Amino acid sequence: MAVIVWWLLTVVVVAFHSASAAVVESTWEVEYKYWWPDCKEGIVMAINGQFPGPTIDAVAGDTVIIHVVNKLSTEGVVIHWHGIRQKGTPWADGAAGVTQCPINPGETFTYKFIVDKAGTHFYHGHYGMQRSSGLYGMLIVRSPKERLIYDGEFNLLLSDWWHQSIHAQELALSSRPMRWIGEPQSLLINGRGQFNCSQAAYFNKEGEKDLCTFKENDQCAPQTLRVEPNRVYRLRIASTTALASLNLAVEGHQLVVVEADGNYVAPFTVNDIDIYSGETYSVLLKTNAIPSKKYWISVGVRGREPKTPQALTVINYVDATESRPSHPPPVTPIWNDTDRSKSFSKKIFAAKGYPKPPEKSHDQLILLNTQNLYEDYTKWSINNVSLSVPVTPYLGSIRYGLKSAYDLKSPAKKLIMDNYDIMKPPPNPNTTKGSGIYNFAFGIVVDVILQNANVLKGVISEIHPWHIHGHDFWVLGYGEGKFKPGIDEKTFNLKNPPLRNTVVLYPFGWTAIRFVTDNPGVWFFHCHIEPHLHMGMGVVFVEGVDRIGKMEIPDEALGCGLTRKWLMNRGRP
Ligand SMILES: [Cu+2]
Repeated sequence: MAVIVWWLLTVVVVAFHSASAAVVESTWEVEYKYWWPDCKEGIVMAINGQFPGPTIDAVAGDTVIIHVVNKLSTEGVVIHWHGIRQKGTPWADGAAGVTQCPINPGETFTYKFIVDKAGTHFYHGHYGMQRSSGLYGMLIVRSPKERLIYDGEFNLLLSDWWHQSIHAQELALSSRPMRWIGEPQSLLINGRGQFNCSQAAYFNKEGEKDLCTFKENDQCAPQTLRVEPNRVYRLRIASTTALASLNLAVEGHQLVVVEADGNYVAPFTVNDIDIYSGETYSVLLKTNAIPSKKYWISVGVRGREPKTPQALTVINYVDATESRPSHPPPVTPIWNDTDRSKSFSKKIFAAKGYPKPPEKSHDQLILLNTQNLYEDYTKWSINNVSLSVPVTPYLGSIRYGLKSAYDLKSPAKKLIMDNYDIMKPPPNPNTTKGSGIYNFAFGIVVDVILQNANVLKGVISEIHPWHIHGHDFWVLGYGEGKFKPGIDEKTFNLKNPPLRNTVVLYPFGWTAIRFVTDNPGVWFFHCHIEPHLHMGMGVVFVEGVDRIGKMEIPDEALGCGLTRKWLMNRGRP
């Protein structure tokens, strides 16, 4: 596998604005639709009648224009372009309450942005818990000079699925006391899973599951990957799960990891990959197994006690028979083997030629992640503030200096944590709610230390994959226990840390990242677990306030709440 010669050129990471740059334009109608994602009828949020939504396929330098038509009857909607940095177009980032108002039912909103860098990305709803209802799809940006060599490629968009509607889930999570939504009923690969039956049932000795009886064209029928022998395929894998951390294995094949979150990484070979919500990977797979056989691709839950069966699909060599493989699928590594997960994370380094991080930072945040109570509602808090996203989007209120649209007091950059025991439930579980921002000058270097802690009850600390908008960051390191300022910085990897937009925070540990505030705008930074974000687990970064005032921002991105009133007072349309 290591013989794959893929290193064509020493990479220079550049933004392409070539003369051949094209416009990729579509109109998307978003509506609820009955669907059978896991062979059981449910309701999905479909785009142009499709679930998952259509794949965007563009080339670096292209302009993407998507006219989103909200065909829902009573709900707003937005779409976030996950992994696209939106340089110069912060209004097109699609985060409701942060960069725009939700698009009202019946209205159309046009997203227009340049995809400046090649990579595997996806898009998804970013209002309430709409991502959980299936509002997602792949977003592929190709390089005009691809340095990986491969013969074909497949997209694998991974998600988790509940039978309870997102409205019921939102109510459950927002109830007093909170009602936990539980583990997903199914895992989906490209929107397809099988509930209460298995494609590999005859291996299940307990006989708990029946063999699935779907027909080839059923909405829940798995997509078989048809390959030719002795070729190299690129699997573009993205996880848009609401909750589940996943592991993916391809039976009988090794995987060479070559890309993470739209950035090339120094290639390394593994038998399986861990993937957290919000992450993407490309792996190269050589079809060098016995071609007369078929092989399972299995996706299972990690990090939480799995109550959801594996998602399965099949790699089918051209001359293999049509039946299911006659051997059991790969077993997902045990869910609580955190050391195994950490060892995967620690194999990821930037590919040759990537810029190193600046040696020093100008500012440091230490963000303590805690589970708390607010008037007996269960919340997640960062430095004891549970984020409550305002109705009036930050981008508009900051542009126009509207002082009453959000909390002007910033949350603490670091708590005085000397006496806080992260290994125990919070001594005072009560937290505060807020909508304050972290305000950064343009062009400075910021370090963020994410600090995990014990939850409200028991001896438990949960996994949180943190995702940043508008940026990639360098992952400088992971550590156990409580971060020691002035000491742990010495362990940072400043030589070849990977650039990513999502990073995992392990139980009872810390994760350090560094980024440059080179993108004026308002950027969400949050846990990508949908219920956690719903319960307040995020912060908001503002960069270059003075420049936001001078930007061209379409009125429709600003037009709701206080900003709309303000615009009307100016006598504008
Ligand atoms: Cu979380």
